[in-house]
Amino acid sequence: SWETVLKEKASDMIHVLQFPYNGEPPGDRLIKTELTNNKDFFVRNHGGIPSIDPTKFTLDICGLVKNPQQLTLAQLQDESLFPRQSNIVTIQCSGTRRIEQIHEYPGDGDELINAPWGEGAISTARWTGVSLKKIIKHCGGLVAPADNIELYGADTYFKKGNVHNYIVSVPYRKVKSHEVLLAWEMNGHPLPTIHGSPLRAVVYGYIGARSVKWLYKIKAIHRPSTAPVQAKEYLYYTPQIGKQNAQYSNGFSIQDMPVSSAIISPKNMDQIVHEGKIRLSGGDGGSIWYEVPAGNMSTKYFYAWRTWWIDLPVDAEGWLEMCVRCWDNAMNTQPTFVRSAWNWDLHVTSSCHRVKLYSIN
Ligand code: MTE
Ligand code: MO
Repeated sequence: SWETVLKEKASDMIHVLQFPYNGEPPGDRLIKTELTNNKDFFVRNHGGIPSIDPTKFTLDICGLVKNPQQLTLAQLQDESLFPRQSNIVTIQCSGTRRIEQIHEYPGDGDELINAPWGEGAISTARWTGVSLKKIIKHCGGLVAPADNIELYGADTYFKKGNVHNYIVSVPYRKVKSHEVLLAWEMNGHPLPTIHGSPLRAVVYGYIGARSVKWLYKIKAIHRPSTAPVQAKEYLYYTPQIGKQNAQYSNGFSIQDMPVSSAIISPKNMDQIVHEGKIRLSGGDGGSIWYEVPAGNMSTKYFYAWRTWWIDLPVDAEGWLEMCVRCWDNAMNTQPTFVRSAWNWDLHVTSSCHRVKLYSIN
């Protein structure tokens, strides 16, 4: 509800959609600190915001596990049962920078689900909770042929005339490598209602859609979930597929995100008065390229972004275009233009981010 939004979020969040509530922070919040304040953290909702009493809450672990169980929050937090873990992890929505694809070609046009995000559908927090692997172990482990874990959120949403529950799945290998945390704390505070209180999943390195909020049920299954969010949304279609020939079966399920970076300041179309240099800053990683010095980057955490800045020499007046590009350790880099990776459902805009600036001396 708006009461929750007003209580928990900064008053200057950019409301990408009003209902369901979706908001991104103004750019300066993303580059000021390594960790995003809870009130500034972006919010992506498909439907309403459930309000769950933590004292009555139970997590249901069922399906292909040896001993299905129900655990209370107090049990999950009992360190004699489960070791507590904290990790700094970035959550990024696969819709980040969708606005650039919309400008190129609007695609599905189902803006109720395809929110027109700018660069801000990404934030970083220190999450505290328990590794899902420990919970599965507590239930005696998996029973064959379990290979995927279904995660259930308590909210419901409405799409194309149907009411759905928020359900996705992750492959068990992701759980096995301790990359799925069940978190009840965000930056040292109890999880805010809007971010999934009392318990959410945080799936490291995957698109935000897998980090299920208001998590109340975990089910071990064989194949990936057939629930609509998993099977029909968050699919990546190659650029030659459009509304005419798109079928769910020719989309790839988006899990890992590609390497990406963006310029947060200055903003597109800004007018800048320069004294021989422009300071560019952003998250991670023309005709002349400059390398961001290592000393201008924030701490390297395995599952989190890095913020950076660089001063660029400039003597031109009039319109300029600035562009950023980064690489990962496997030499993956970003597509040059939005259109080379345009896809019908408008996900993963990871092309080189460009801002046009008007420079006056
Ligand atoms: N979990 C539930 N239950 N319902 C949702 O709508 N949205 C997902 C994910 N978990 C969602 C959810 C998506 S698409 C993203 S990007 C992240 O939550 C956003 O997390 P945040 O709102 O805490 O930033
Ligand atoms: Mo998302």
